Amino acid sequence: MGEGKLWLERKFDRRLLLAGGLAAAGGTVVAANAARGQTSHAGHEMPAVAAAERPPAHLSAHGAMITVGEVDDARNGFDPSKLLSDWYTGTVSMLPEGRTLRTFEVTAEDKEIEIAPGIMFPAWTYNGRVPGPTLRATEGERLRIVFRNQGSHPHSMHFHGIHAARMDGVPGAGLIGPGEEFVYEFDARPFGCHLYHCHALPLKRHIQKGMYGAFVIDPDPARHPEHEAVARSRLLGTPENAGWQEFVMVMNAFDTNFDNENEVYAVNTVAHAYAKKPIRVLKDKPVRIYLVNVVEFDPINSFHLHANFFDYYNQGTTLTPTLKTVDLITQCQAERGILEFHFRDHEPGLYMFHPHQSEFTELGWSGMFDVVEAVS
Ligand SMILES: [Cu+2]
Repeated sequence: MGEGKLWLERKFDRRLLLAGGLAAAGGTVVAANAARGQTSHAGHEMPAVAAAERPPAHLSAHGAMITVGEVDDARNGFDPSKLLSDWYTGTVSMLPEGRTLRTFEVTAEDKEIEIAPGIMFPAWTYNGRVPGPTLRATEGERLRIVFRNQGSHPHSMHFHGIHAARMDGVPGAGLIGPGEEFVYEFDARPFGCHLYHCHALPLKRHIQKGMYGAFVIDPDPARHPEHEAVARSRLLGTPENAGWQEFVMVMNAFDTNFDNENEVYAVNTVAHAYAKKPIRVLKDKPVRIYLVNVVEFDPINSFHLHANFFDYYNQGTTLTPTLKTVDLITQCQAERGILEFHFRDHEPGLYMFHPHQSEFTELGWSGMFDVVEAVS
């Protein structure tokens, strides 16, 4: 009984953090905005906020269950709307054997980031952003990742891929101290939607502090004659790939008070970013999402698309769907996959996506697609 009551109180505390309509938590938001010269008031009229910056009306009607105010993207150094299609393809050179060598440079650094309006989080980052850069390569290339640790703790990059033990990014194999550098090198395989994360101990703390990112390996069409067209559509830089609207979404969460529970949930870090600024998609162009779940402390996460169904490629390692015509998938931590769908037969409008854990949705993880006929 006592434990149940404690649990309830804790849940209530977590909601307080984001529910703008509650004055106690709203104070934080107001204070943060005041410091920035804004005059919005949590949960009340926002006369100084332009109509375009307000959440869509129906979301407000949802009981104002989204954050109030704006996160300072410039101070964070990353904009959730741009993260969606910000592929880091590194620099390319040719090895003597005629194979492509793709080199990435990644630096670990401590950085305070704003994860919801007025809520700062002391993150550990790759290249100053959370999630870290989306590394994108092509199957069969040689990859070289130059990793520098300018943070205050030992860190590593542990790749979900195929590589030698000494490249595994675990203690004794690529885990480096502050001020040190390590070069990971391995072949890009298998093709798919993968991830990397720090493997320093305690693992749950290093991951939860923001040390993770997506790692996409596009299939080489020449190696897949039986599904060449599909492979080409996945290969960045081809005309076939340009026919898609591709987005990377890393489902993450933040434990702001170090109680081994998350207070803020999101895709790509900023709570409700895509609810406030819906992701514009053309109705005639198919959508492909590289979805990765890195949430610590909660055993499972999910992705549910409203008013539509999608095909799913578990871990992205196949060229035929592993699930067809579903509107929800679940992912454990480090699970990931590719979603494909389109709005060809839909009328334009706002189409929601969120996990089907309502708590996550209320605490920051929900968004909208703004389906339009053409981009104006
Ligand atoms: Cu680390």
